[in-house]
Amino acid sequence: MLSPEILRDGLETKTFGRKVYSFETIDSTNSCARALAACWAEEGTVVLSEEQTAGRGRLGRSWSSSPSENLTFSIVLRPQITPDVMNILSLLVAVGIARGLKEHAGVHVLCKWPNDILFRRRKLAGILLEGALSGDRVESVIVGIGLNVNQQIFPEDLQARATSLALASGHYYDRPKLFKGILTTLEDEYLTQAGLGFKHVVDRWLEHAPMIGKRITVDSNGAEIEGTVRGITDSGGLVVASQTGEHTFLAGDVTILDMEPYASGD
Ligand code: BTX
Repeated sequence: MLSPEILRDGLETKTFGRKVYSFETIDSTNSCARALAACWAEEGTVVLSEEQTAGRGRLGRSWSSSPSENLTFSIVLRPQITPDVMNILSLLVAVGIARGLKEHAGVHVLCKWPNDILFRRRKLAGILLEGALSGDRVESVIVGIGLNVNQQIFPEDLQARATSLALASGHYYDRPKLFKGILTTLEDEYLTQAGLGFKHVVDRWLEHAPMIGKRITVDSNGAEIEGTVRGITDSGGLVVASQTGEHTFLAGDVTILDMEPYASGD
């Protein structure tokens, strides 16, 4: 098991991971972090588990991760934001992970709206942000991260859609070292970029997400629209031009019809 001592040893962050709760098995690290946040856990508190029995994705979906091969963890944040800009925070986290994987795993990934981290069009990591609100105030945000690290064999339904760092690079990773590297990059992104404004975060995300001008379909609330990506709003919404006009999506699933450069990963 990855003990808190191993996970904190040599960690150079200010707040991220200073307090770590580590489990062999748990239902969902996001649920645990949410409960801790409700009991005033401080910003940067991390909950990590080797196995999740009810790991969550977005929109009621599940996250599947084979025990002790990957990194599944959640971070408690207390950002000074209003609920309408949660999407921006999600883009910021995606950039932090993309940067972290480049710097600490040597793997170049691309981001896809809203929360995908892809390597050669397969999902390498998932991000799930869950906010606790008090009126119009964000009390806390739980950032859940599922990163496929050393897993080589995926369940049949994921085989064509999932990948891992080991499959991408051909070698295994020291998970505690990678965890610390990614936390450091994420914290750096959170502390330095968030203050520079929403447009800055969006521009930075677009450097990792070559989506502008792409033909896509968006599935949002059961309705599917095909169109061309025009941009990202300052609150992180996706702007798509279709035959029926311009639409802005705040949530949904995107399929990119022409996958270059996503397919080659360059
Ligand atoms: P998502 O809804 O974008 O993606 C979930 C979908 O991804 C699933 O329906 C499935 O098709 C696919 N999938 C499931 N597991 C994997 C996997 N290991 N690799 C690739 N594809 C997969 C993404 O949601 C957000 C996931 C966050 C997971 C973390 S783990 C730590 C934290 N705790 C928790 O309960 N959730 C988060």
